[in-house]
Amino acid sequence: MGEDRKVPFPEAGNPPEHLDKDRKIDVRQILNGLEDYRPRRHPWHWREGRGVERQVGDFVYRETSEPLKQSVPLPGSRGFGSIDPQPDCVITTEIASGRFEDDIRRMRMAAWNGADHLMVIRTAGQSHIDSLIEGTTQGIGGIPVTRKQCRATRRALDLIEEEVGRPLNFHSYVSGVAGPDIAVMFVEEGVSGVHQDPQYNILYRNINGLRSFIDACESKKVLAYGGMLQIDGAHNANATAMEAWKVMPELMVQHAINSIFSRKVGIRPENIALSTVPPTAPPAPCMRLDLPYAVALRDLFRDYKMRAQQNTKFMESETREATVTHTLNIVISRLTSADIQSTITPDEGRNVPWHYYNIQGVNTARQALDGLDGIRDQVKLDRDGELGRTVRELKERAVLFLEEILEVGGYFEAVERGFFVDSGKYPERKGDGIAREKAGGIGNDMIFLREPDYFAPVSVHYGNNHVPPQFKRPSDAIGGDTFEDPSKIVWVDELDEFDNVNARIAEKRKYYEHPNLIRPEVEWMADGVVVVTLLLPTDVRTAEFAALKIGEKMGLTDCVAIHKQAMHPCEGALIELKGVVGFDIDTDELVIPKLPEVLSAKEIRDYIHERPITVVAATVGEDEHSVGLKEILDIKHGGIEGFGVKYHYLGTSCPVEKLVDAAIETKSDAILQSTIISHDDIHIQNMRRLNQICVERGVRDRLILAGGGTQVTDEMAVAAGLDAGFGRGSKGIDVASFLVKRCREKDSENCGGSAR
Ligand code: Z98
Repeated sequence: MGEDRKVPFPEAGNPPEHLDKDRKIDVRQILNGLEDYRPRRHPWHWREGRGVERQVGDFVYRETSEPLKQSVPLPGSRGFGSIDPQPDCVITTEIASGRFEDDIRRMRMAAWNGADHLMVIRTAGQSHIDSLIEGTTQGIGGIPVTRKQCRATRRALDLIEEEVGRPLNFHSYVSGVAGPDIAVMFVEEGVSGVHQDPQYNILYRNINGLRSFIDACESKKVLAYGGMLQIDGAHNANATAMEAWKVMPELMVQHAINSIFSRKVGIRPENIALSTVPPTAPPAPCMRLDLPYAVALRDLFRDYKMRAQQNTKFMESETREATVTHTLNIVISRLTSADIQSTITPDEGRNVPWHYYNIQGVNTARQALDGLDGIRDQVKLDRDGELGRTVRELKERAVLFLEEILEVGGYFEAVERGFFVDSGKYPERKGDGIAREKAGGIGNDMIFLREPDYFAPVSVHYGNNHVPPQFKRPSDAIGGDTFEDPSKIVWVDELDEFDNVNARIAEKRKYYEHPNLIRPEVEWMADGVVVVTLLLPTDVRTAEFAALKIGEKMGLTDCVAIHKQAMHPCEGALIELKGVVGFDIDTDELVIPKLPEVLSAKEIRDYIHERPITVVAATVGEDEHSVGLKEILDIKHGGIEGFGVKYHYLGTSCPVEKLVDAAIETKSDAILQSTIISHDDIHIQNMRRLNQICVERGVRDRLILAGGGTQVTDEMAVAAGLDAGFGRGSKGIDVASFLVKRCREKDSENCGGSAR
């Protein structure tokens, strides 16, 4: 901890009025004048324009919402005119880097990829802190939720939501012994979604039961006032119980307790969301178990919203596996009309909160929801058979569970007897539930009866309030409270001299002052973390240690194998190795070839009208992939034919020699050769061969040669001896424009003569 860390890093001025998509968000600007920034009140926001058919590109969607003003479409949308249909349900991403200044950048990326529910996880142990914490210290497994962090994040989100053109819900937790204080602060700072469930405090944080429910009354009253959406904590039983799929009846009981309790306190049903998690995951026959559970929930809790989250209980470190589970979960979400689709990342399996996995989780949701658009118009749930029977049985088990709670003397008694998080399928009990004493736990001795004349001078309050007769409203006694007069909010800035955002910015000063310096990162700015994927021809254990050695030889430090997977007991193992690089790249020093300028469609057409161009084209070698080349050629896909280029298509798997012969025979100007397959660099070999044959036949100077394919780049093709290469994303106009330019050059070289 150097002395200079005490010196605050210079401020960077005021935030811009509008974000510029080509400029990074600067947290120094977000922090500037933060004490005077007043976040707008931010009730929960559902997506707009739902429930109507919407034409997006070539398709009519049935389950979408208003499009975004700016976004990053899914990669595959390129084949459909780069459309970006936004599903009708809210999409959540959970962010847990430990530093809010990095979370902000991650939120911006997530919003551009379609997330509108940005949930920050709190730092470990915050439930046990009995007051608001202040400043912006670094967290573990999440960020310390403080007023400054909330205000800074909301300020950034206010800019980001304007940038993407859709309100963003900011979410955290109102739980623990400081629950009510946090609820008040959240309303003041524009947080619009929260987890609040007293059962969570009791079971998982051993906070006294009575205290938790009393606090929850006050908290929920405040949440109701703020129009915030509340998510419960039932799914934690599913994530905690040994055999998670057996606790389905209990989950319903927990949902029921929190929902009716919240409603009685005053939260509107449409602001009460059940946190639902499919209880199993493949290779279990998950649909047969999870679908009835989801249907039973919808039956029992029709008035409320469903927040579907991915199952994390069975998640390991493989991204592919997590994605399949997530996708199957989303099928259930669509079949049962979930209102919020939350996403989790394989970070849960390997505990590395990485920016790009947030985006991947959001994109899995966006893609699967788009793909399943309107599925319920074609597939009906068959309630007459097995599904209906299982649904009824689950509901009956849940009702019996509730009845037993009443029989033993109520909720607190049931908790004391360990009814909850028992991994038996009710009415079976394994005896491994979480038991909490009624008169035990944190805060047990901190419950006081209100005096008969108890008076709370605040505008939002639960229970009796003896307002003295001279005041119309209770808060008149203090001339208005902070909800009515936000200028009364007390701003407490950094309290820790070393552990605060200014110190962290000062540490990264170089990157703030020289944005041209970049370093790979996954968690925090310039953390240097990279991942190397290795397939090693040995067993997993040996592969892991070999990978660590490889990392060392590659100059990486802090190497850890974050994913290990046998492909066979001894033939091969896949290792994902995380390591750290210690150097920066100066983007000013990079030699970046200019993107070729593309001529206008009219200029191309006019030229070809005067000076016809003919080409021969084929996919070569043993490559049967014709779709990409057809897109470049055919008028239907915006190909070169549409600009007047005449082409002879020789089909797929064409020998390179044949292509050259055909070009000579047809007196063509150019050869377009395509290879998608890139095993053993066959695409490069084919390009070299094309050049070589043309040289051998003495036609190289006369013919324009171009290579294409998803793995081809212009530089690669030119290095192989061709005139140009067209890779992923190339369009007919790019190729037509290139042909015109090259023909012009060649014609002028030949004093106006044709290249033929
Ligand atoms: C989710 N990833 O639901 P601490 N209150 C409730 C909770 O469910 C949780 C907390 C508080 C999950 C998050 N849930 C798991 C009802 C956490 C967290 O004590 O600050 O960790 O409280 O999205």
